[in-house]
Amino acid sequence: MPRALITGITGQDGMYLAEHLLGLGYDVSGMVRGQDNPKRRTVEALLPDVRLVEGDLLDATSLRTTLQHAQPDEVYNLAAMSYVPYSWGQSEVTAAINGVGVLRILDAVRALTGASGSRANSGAGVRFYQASSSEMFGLAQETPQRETTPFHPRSPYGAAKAYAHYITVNVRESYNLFACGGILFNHESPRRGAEFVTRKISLAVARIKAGLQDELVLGNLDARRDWGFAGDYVRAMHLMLQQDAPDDFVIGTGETHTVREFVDLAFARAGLDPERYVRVDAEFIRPAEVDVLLADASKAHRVLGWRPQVDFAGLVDMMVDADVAAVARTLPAGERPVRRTERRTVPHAEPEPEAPETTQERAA
Ligand code: NAP
Ligand code: G4F
Repeated sequence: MPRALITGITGQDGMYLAEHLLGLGYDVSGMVRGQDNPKRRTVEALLPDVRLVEGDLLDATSLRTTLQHAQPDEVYNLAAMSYVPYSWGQSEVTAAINGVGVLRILDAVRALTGASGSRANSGAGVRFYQASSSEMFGLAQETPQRETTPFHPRSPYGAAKAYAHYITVNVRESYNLFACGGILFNHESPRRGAEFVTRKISLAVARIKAGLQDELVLGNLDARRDWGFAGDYVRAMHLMLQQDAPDDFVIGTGETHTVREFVDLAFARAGLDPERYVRVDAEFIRPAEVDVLLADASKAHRVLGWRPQVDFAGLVDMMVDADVAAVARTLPAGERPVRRTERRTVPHAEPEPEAPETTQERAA
């Protein structure tokens, strides 16, 4: 039975990846940080077969201990401070977790495998996945973006991810470690944190429909993203570590849409008019914006045989339907809607077990 260690197990991707690997017969360990982390209970309820181990990307000793306990064949480093706006206010901690934290875990992997600095003393034996990001392209030098597109990060988050990507490539080239950088474009789901724009919109639609909220305040509606479904993207992470040689891959759908298009489809799904509810406020405009992201994932199609299964409209429907159902469950029995909206696609994920009110308050 192959063994995998996932850092960031309490996040959106960590949970989907754990489900995927368990389904493939893996023994899965997940790293959790912090004292009495409330998300630990969510993972325990959803994924009872995952063994939880304590560790923090800010603490080198804990990483060495975690790896010793898990003895993994594959390490998926998904842990990060992942909310871009937060990275301007807390840029040092962002660099420490998302940048130097990756160096720390790579060093711990090398210590586990005995790789000491020479190519001869190879670290091959543990395969390493780094969660790189399309945010590294930032002010994109070409569109669509592919593996060879130069980076021009527009946030402390993007800059830290670029360092992490380069140090992953450097460790691969210096010590022969099987290390891959998955350059993933935005991917979403009903488990997405409520601070990200897609989930902020789907939750607001559900709450407006239930009469619990009367407006949705957003920032730049013209920003374009290549949005896919997280459940599709974790398959690509696993495929990268099954190849004969380590490499970097762009993962995305090859379609780009504006925030406004997401808003329009989400409100339409619930039979609501966005003009009545959506307001733009400078509070949510960023110091520097990534205007357009669009993936050229042809290398992943060709080498990994990877294709996404959920399209943009299917993703919007999935997220709105999940939040409408989750909000309805919180209403007193007599106030629950009797008629459900008809699905256009098959949902791939159940709603986040967290109470919608709580996540909405966090997003505000
Ligand atoms: P997420 O839901 O925000 O999850 C982030 C995870 O990192 C959480 O489990 C969090 O744990 C953990 N974490 C944060 N700081 C940590 C630390 N110091 N030590 C250990 N764990 C720590 O993010 P996601 O959407 O699943 O994304 C997964 C990874 O892919 C991230 O690295 C993100 O930057 C990257 N990425 C995401 C996207 C996307 O569109 N989703 C696209 C490209 C790249 P707590 O529960 O303790 O907070
Ligand atoms: O949903 P977002 O916050 O995601 P963003 O910044 O693209 O970052 C996500 O994707 C990256 C991959 O490209 C990941 F690396 C990163 O960890 C994260 O998962 O914002 C998307 C767009 C932005 O252009 C933003 O300006 O939506 C725009 N937006 C407009 N109004 C808003 C809002 N974003 C948020 N979060 N909240 C708003 O009210």
